[in-house]
Amino acid sequence: MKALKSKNRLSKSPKKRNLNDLFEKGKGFIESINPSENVLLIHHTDVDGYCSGAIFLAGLKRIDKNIKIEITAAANEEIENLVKSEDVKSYNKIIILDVDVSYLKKEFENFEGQTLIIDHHSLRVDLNADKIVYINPRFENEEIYQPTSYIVYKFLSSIVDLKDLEWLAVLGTIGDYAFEDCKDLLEKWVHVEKKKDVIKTDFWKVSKMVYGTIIIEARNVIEILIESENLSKLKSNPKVISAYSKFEKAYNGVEKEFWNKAEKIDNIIISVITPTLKRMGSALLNDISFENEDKFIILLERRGENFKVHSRYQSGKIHLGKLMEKCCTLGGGGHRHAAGGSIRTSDFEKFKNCIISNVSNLT
Ligand SMILES: [Mn+2]
Repeated sequence: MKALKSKNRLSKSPKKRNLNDLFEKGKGFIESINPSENVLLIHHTDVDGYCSGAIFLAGLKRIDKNIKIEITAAANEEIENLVKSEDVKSYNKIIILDVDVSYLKKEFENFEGQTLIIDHHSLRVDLNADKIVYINPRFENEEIYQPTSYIVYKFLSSIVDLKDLEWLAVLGTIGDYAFEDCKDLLEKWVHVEKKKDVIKTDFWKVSKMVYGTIIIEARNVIEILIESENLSKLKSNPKVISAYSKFEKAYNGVEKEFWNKAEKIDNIIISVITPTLKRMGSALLNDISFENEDKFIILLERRGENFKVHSRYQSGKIHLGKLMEKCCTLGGGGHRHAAGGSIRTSDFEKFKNCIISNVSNLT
């Protein structure tokens, strides 16, 4: 029964679609917006999400300055709450950037208005329908890695001139650590040969500053991005500098805690932290993993009775999603290079043994 089920799911994997055709469908969505309508623009809470939100907001205003747009940052949980509530009825159009909402297909189909979703996460279902446009570069190539800022920039540039905002597309793209599949855009702005050298660029540094600013004072980040004009103005913005220094202070404390408690077993590094700020754990773990590409890093965050588990292994030698699915006692999963889950604090030893025995089988 189980095997049959998964087979069915595989046979339903979305059929290929051409990105230009999806852009055409998206153009239709944009052209149908009129100033009497209420538009809600939702973007993800990371740097790629904010940069795509900023480009989109500025782009829509250029297309028609009378369009009424409300903009907000959100992740899955908030979007789910919104589409399941009565509040959703006050909008005619919803635009979602950089969040995988494919599990909310039914809710978006029931929404009376129209929805435009631009995302770059792995495809699960094809959300495209009469009232839904779903643009994702993975319809052309399942393995392609082109962040939402890159796609939003390409898409809106086919409608309106956004040349002066190209640097924001680069910032979001680099914030998501993309390189190979975005070279046509990046090569004008960053001069590095290899992906790993991206972390030496100013764009990388500023993307860290923006991330810190989002965490410390998320409210004005879109305005700051749009008004900055260029990377060096953003870098020297007093609000960004002050927010980032607060973020760094907290970050440094957590980093110290990570290494103090770190346990090293072969090429595995595992540690437990108690973060003081939201999303600090994954930010720290990303940085540690980029600096230790040959190490498999696991970070646990204490959450009451449970640990939230985050893991990264940039080498890609092990599929972390599958490993986390197997070892996280309260559920886990994710991608090859990045995955997570939850365990009870009392299951820590069991979890660790599961990781060790599976990793030694795989390497
Ligand atoms: Mn992204």
